[in-house]
Amino acid sequence: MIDDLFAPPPGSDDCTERLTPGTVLLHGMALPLAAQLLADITAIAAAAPFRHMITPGGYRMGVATTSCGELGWMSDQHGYRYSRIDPGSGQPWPAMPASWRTLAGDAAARAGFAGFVADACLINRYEPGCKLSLHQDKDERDFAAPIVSVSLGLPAVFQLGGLRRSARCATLQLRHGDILVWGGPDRLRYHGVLPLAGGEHPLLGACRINLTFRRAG
Ligand code: MD3
Ligand code: FE
Repeated sequence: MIDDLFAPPPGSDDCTERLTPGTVLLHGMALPLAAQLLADITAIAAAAPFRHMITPGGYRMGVATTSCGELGWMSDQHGYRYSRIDPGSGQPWPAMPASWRTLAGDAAARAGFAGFVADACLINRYEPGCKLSLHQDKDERDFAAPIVSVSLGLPAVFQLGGLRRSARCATLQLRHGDILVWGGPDRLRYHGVLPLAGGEHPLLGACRINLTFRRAG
């Protein structure tokens, strides 16, 4: 009974919204865990501080990033890549909390992607005005695995594009506690985040944090 709580058949309950065949929005699924996730983020950021990466084109990103898990996301003069070592500390990235890996696996299973085991979690922090330009996530080794994203704090407006940059985008609001899973035919869709509107979130203040769980290696 307990085991079934997080694994109903996909689409079987009203917090599960299937947006496209490969994209599922799980409204509020992370809400019960939000306070613990925030405490974990604070501990991770103490060991691997948020930093503004430099794009391969030489621009400083507005979004601040850190990672946990076996692999983390970094950029240098060679471009973006996953690395086992945080170049900021010279040490491995902080471990991914077991509860995070479980949450991501449960969300993926609800969306119809059984057996997802994340080896990397990127943590993006947005302040009002920060945006993420339209891009594809294509530096992971195996596109068969989905990506699971958890939104915390201020709401954001997402752009869901197509498989070409020129395809027109749908927009979607992501709120505190929402989990979005995308994979299969949607794994390589272009996507982005519009500039974050101002506001104050009761737990996070003037900030949005997004976790993206990936199978990178
Ligand atoms: C993919 N992060 O880190 S995840 C990233 O909120 C990234 O920080 C964003 O994109 C963030 O690479 C967005 C959510 C998302 C939403 C819809 C998608 C990713 C999607 C639709 C198709 C493919
Ligand atoms: Fe992305």
